[in-house]
Amino acid sequence: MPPNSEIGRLSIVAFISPRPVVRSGDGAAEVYNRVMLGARETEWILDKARSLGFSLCGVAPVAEFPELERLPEWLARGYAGQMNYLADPRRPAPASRLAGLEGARSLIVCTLNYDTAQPHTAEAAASAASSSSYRQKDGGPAAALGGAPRGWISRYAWGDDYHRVLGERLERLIAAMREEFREPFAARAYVDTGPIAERVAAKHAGLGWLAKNTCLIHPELGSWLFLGLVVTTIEFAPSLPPEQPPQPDLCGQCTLCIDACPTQAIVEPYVLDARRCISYLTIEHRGSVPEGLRAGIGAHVFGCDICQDVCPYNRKRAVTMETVFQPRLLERKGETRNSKIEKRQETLYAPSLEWLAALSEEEYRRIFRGSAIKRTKYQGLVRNACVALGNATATLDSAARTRIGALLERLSASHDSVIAEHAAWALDRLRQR
Ligand code: B12
Ligand code: SF4
Ligand code: SF4
Repeated sequence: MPPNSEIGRLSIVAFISPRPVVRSGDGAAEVYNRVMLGARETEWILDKARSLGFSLCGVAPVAEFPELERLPEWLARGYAGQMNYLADPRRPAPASRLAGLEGARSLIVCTLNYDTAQPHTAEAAASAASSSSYRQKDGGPAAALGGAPRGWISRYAWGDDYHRVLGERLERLIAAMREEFREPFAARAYVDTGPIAERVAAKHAGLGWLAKNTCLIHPELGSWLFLGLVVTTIEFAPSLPPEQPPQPDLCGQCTLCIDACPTQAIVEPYVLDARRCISYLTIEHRGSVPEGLRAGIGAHVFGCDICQDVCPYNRKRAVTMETVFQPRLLERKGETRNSKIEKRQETLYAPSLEWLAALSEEEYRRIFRGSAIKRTKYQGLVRNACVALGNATATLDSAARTRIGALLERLSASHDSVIAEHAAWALDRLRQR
């Protein structure tokens, strides 16, 4: 188990506030006795979370957290781009007004470490980047990983979809709670699936601080942590007693993440303009990627890890033992010169850009079943591979230029106008160099 001094410190808060909470929903109303449980029950939750493989767990009360006061301004500045769901009016009041969970009292926040042993973006790109600070040069990791140009999928999406992995474990936690706590209660698991600001909840559960790159960082484990939570009507004793402030901000004078961001998306410390963020552009943004941002995307085809790669709190690597987060290995069929079909292995760790750009929709669906990469959809992934190919053109030898030129020509005639436009853009860059 990783060190977890935060979750051990609990107040001895006992009990009873016998105001009944009524949940009306689909007909019959249920009544939950509002009883604040003591430290022993919270400790039971933390133990159960550990036994389910979570790296950290903490309990926060349902509250109107002050961090969310700036959400309206953030939205008004347009930083959310197309992510309209972030303007859901329930978001500033996490969980307290969630449908079906009126009377929610506690947020049980769990984290799962997903840092596998593979190198970081910057290490993979080291031989390609000539400057000491990480800036993507002519395709970044694409150039470093040899021969054919290679793209970069964010570490979090190499293995199985974390929504499912965490979601299943949180459901098991709820099932165990049903065995343990006999009073009627409601509980629901969330992993990016509701209007809840998970990092803010994690901070108030004592699991870390909200850093300048906007991620939640734990002082020992860093930020390669997925978050998930259970919202419940049970009132558990919080991991941080009221008099104890959350984990202090340890960013200090450091600005490494801000300086390293290839698209200057961290517009001021702690504030991300998602419209400029490669993660947003490659995963959430639908349609055409603004031309002015395409070069900065470099070799990224899904997500971006750079502002975490450079963070000093991620240097001490606590590599995960979870096999589900290891990069997927895939069989890939290809023609040899004498027309025999040969099988090659492809991996989601720095995959071949030509392979990604040439995928059919049917192959895409098969390969990315159960993967977070499905979020960007087929059009998005091929679009992103075209952008990355356009950014890799300076690194290609003549054989690769001919091959990739033919592929981009074919894609620029695609009936999908978004794919066609990005392929034409990449082809244009190939011809200019
Ligand atoms: C939308 C979203 C995104 C968007 C927006 C990211 C963002 N920073 O908000 C995009 C697509 C860009 C994104 C990217 C990533 N995401 Co994301 N994302 C989410 C999601 C669904 C909601 C986050 C949210 O509410 N954002 C809204 C903004 C407003 O929140 P905020 O940045 O905290 O903004 C506050 C500050 O700006 C603050 N503020 C402080 N000072 C000031 C000053 C001023 C003037 C203003 C205006 C505001 C302000 O006020 C704002 C409101 O609180 C959460 C899951 C969830 N339900 O919580 C996952 C989540 C945050 N993402 C996660 C991950 C892993 C990532 C990526 C690392 C994935 C990748 N490798 O590509 C990147 C990281 C990029 C980054 N540096 O943040 C994890 C984070 C884990 C962790 N340890 O922190 C989460 C929790 C998912 C999960 N369940 O594990 N993500
Ligand atoms: S994820 Fe990449 S693009 Fe987004 S803020 Fe971090 S470094 Fe910048
Ligand atoms: S790189 Fe530095 S400023 Fe950025 S999150 Fe890490 S410690 Fe904070």
